[in-house]
Amino acid sequence: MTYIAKPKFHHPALPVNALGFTHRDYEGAISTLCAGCGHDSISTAIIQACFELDLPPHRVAKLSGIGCSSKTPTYFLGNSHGFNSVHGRMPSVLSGANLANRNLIYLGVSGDGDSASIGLGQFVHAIRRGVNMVYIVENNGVYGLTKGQFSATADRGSKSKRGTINTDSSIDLAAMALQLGATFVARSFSGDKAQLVPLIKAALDHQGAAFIDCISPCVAFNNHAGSTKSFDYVREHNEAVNRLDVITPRAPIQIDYEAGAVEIVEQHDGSRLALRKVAADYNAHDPLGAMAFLQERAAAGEIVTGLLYIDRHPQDLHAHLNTVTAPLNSLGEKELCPGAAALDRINAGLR
Ligand SMILES: Cc1ncc(C[n+]2csc(CCOP(=O)(O)OP(=O)(O)O)c2C)c(N)n1
Ligand code: SF4
Ligand SMILES: [Mg+2]
Repeated sequence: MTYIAKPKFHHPALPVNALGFTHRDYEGAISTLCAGCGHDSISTAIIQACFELDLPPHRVAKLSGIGCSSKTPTYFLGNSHGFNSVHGRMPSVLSGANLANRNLIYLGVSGDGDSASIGLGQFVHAIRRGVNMVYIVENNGVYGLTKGQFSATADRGSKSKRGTINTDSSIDLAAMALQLGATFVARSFSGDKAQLVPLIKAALDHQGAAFIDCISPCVAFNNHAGSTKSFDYVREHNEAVNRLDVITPRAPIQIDYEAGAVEIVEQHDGSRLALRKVAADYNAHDPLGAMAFLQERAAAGEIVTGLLYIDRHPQDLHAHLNTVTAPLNSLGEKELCPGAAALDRINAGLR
């Protein structure tokens, strides 16, 4: 048995959101991951973010590859669309679905093996094309599902459970996403729900390629002394540049933060992000500065978290390609076959 359904009953007094849904309506099957796995905390954060944003579950499409991380969509949003693809192939399946129907909210969940090794090319092209999605990598530095081999995000010098030292350079997926033109880039930690939930909410509101690299310790294979992806290590080396609050167009706008410490970022859909600066001189609108900052702080042994970059005016693949707004399966013969005269005009334009 690969999953266990949760019983449907719940306490009648459970709080409901604006759609009348309870938290339970955003849950999935009972998790079969190891007790204490960071990935389960990310699932909980996704459930909370969708509940708080009042997202209709049927408007969300969750897609993944293969790995413990890629199993997690079974454990959240049980009433949403879902597709568990092949190892490393989530980005192309998500891109295709998004091109066919832009009316859904696309949530891609992947692992560091899934996205930084076999799926690296897929990750790169989905980000550089600006597919409108939330792309979360649940980053534990190992291939958890296949028993803990180092992945490409494992830091040079970190130690495996059996004592081997990793001699390869690591791939920083957040830095890559910045270089590739993602319009929203963040890093967080599965053990920091206060930071992660608003980041997921902001990414879901963002109308462009939103990438979140979420450090998510593997308690079975990468949570020992010498690992740089363990709960203890990340807690000790976590340097947050900012904290977020998300104010949706539906919520009354009440902001009473200290002047100078908070920046309000307006998004296309009318939602506002209140960005509370922790590092006073950090600028979340400068991709080059963010890349330099990430590398500088990584060299000093710090793990930088928070909203690293946001483009206030994002564009997505549909805007680049000038596609029709209607889902492709709703187009009739008239729209799909505009006739010989239209074809002649196209051909004449190519001569
Ligand atoms: C084409 C293919 N190659 C290799 C595998 C074996 N495999 C399954 S999961 C996995 C790595 C998973 O690592 P990651 O994406 O980091 O997920 P985690 O389990 O750590 O969450 C590998 C190599 C596979 N399933 N398919
Ligand atoms: S093996 Fe690691 S990644 Fe997989 S469920 Fe267990 S703790 Fe999580
Ligand atoms: Mg992994």
